[in-house]
Amino acid sequence: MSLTLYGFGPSRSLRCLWALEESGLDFDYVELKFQSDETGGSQHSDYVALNSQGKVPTLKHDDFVLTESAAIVNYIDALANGRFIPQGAQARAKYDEFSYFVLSELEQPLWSTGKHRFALPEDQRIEAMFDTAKWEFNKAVKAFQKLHPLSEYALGNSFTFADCLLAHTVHWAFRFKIDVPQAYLDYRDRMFERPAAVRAFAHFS
Ligand SMILES: N[C@@H](CCC(=O)N[C@@H](CS)C(=O)NCC(=O)O)C(=O)O
Repeated sequence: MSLTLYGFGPSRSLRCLWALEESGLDFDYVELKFQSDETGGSQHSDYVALNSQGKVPTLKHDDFVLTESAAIVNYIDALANGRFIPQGAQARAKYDEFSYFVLSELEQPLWSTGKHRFALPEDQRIEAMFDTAKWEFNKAVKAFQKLHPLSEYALGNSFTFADCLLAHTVHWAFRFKIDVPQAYLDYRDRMFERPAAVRAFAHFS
């Protein structure tokens, strides 16, 4: 079996790289050049053939191609015999609730900040949105604390792939200089000390 992940740096591909390292599966990692149409770039036709938006991550498993970081993380769990996502209808539903909240409520204002800071063409960037994004993020964090109070791990007493999603998203808040409660930063630090997370960072740093 051939398993290849395409990504760059601490982008959303890090979630999948970390999940792969946790899984123990054999894989290759291809670090792309951000928004470049040169060979090895995310806008090169070879890569756009896999991911039509030229975005990361993309996972290629033999001839099967998958995009969307959360879908990739879930697929890695399936390849690893379901060891990293809670089983059972309600436990799985709570994992889904958690991950959709992280992606649609927490990540959204953070990535809006990233897009308007560096990812969008310069003439499309709007500085006035930064305060709104901070406000939205703070509101979402307050709701999240009630919905899924933080403990040692994202969900319950053991590591799950929900940790790859949350710790990475908290790291984005930190990188984009958006305030996040200290308990979340401490949690991110604990998660990033995991040997698999250290190995994931080593692929590109
Ligand atoms: N919803 C997608 C978002 C993918 C995405 O926007 N990736 C960013 C990096 S984190 C990207 O590749 N941006 C390149 C660009 O906007 O040109 C996912 O979670 O995989």
